[in-house]
Amino acid sequence: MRIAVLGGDGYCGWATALYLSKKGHTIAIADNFIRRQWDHELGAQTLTPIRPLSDRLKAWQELTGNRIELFVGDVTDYEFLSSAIKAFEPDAVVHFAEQRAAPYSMIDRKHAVFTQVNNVVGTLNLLFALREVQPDCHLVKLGTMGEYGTPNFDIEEGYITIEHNGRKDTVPYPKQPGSFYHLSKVHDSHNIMFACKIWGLRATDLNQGVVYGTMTDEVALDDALINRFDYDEIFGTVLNRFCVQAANGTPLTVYGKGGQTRGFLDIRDTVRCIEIACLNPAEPREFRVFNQFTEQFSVLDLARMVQAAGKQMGLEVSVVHLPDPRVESEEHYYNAKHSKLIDLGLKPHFLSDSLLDSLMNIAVRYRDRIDASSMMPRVNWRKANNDRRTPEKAATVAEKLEAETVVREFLPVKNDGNRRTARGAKSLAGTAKR
Ligand code: NAD
Ligand code: USQ
Repeated sequence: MRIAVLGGDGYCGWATALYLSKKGHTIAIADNFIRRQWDHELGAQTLTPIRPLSDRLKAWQELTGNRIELFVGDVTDYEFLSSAIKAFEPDAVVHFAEQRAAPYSMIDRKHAVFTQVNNVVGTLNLLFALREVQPDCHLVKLGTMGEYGTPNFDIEEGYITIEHNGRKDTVPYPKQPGSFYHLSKVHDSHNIMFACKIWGLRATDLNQGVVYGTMTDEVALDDALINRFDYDEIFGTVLNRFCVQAANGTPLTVYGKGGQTRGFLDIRDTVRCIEIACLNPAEPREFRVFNQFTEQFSVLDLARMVQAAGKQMGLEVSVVHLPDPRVESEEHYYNAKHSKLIDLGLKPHFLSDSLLDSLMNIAVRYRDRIDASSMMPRVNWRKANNDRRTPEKAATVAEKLEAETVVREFLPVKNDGNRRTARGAKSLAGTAKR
């Protein structure tokens, strides 16, 4: 098949592009490299040293003989996007090209607006481009399990049948997203469903859970192909962060009680799920929804598993409960269905001790690159304007005092009820070091 991967320089997109290329599909990547700019903006970097995309593509071609075509541009630019679709003529478009960090979208008004414009406009442009130049192409869109929130009953795959006042209908499952980012995905879902209905487009919305890991068979082929591994407070997802924190001897940052339960999957399953969706396209006019995760865990479950795996590796791993910077239920019911991809042939990789071990081995391998100052959460959902400056980076005395206050708000509470000082937090991390 001819498959276009939008956002192919990112964490999921890069691994997917290589996997599909290895499987014999003809692949094109479109990306504007904005993810690399966000690293500069946030003063953060991936744990793994990733190469420029042009170097990665060259290395892939040298190693496998497979050429991946590259379109550099912004999907919110309609002329760029429609001309790329016209030139490549894909059978399927896999759309990863969005701003995907919930904390980034909650920094302030500017970041919330950027996130929703980037995500909603990019997807709308794609719908119009498909309608205009490639109407039979299957859209495989990355959505998120977070669209559903955490309702007090089972989560279905996309739709729910409801009986009300003696009448019955099947309708989209209720959405209760928890950040301006997660809201952007809900807006996308509505726009895609509507476009399928009015224009007869075909689409699969993959409501993906939290992804962990960085290695697939393809990216492991050569250091030049290595994938991102984010662990900072904005882009780092919980299990990846815990593994890096464990390797660094920094306490695992459980937010609140840690009863927050989510669906998780290995990045090797992400790439396979995308292939399954592409090989089994939705029908024209169909807006299909798959819940893409393999296991569900609470944050505290994960912390305990990382602690146990760390112990096996000789690492002493401690856990701190920080006041939750997010507005979310810290204990709740969670049971989400996820059988449709399994029915189509997905064979999950489960989060066994050995996998934790290999995840942590990556963290240990690149331990020298860890910046512990990027671990502490500094985006508070309750504020409309979060100043992310650290005391070290503050330019003036006034800024320094303000930044220290922000850091103090998230320090763990000591047994005597007093918050530790910023200096105390550093020594807390220090004592946990091996
Ligand atoms: P990522 O930030 O690593 O990659 C996104 C890529 O898209 C980047 O290379 C970025 O440069 C590109 N991009 C963003 N906006 C663009 C634009 N306007 N034009 C062109 N390129 C643009 O993110 P990821 O972790 O690979 O996530 C990919 C998708 O999967 C996202 O839509 C995300 O919401 C979804 N998802 C991710 C996870 C996860 O745990 N990582 C979980 C569920 C869903
Ligand atoms: N959490 C902690 N400690 C941390 C980091 C996170 O306790 O150090 C908690 C959060 O409070 C939250 C849970 O872990 O309850 C998950 O947070 P996360 O940052 O790992 O994931 P999230 O913000 O939900 O976003 C990630 C991806 C996003 C994707 C989503 C899938 O960044 O692109 O859409 O996972 S889902 O969670 O199913 O919505």
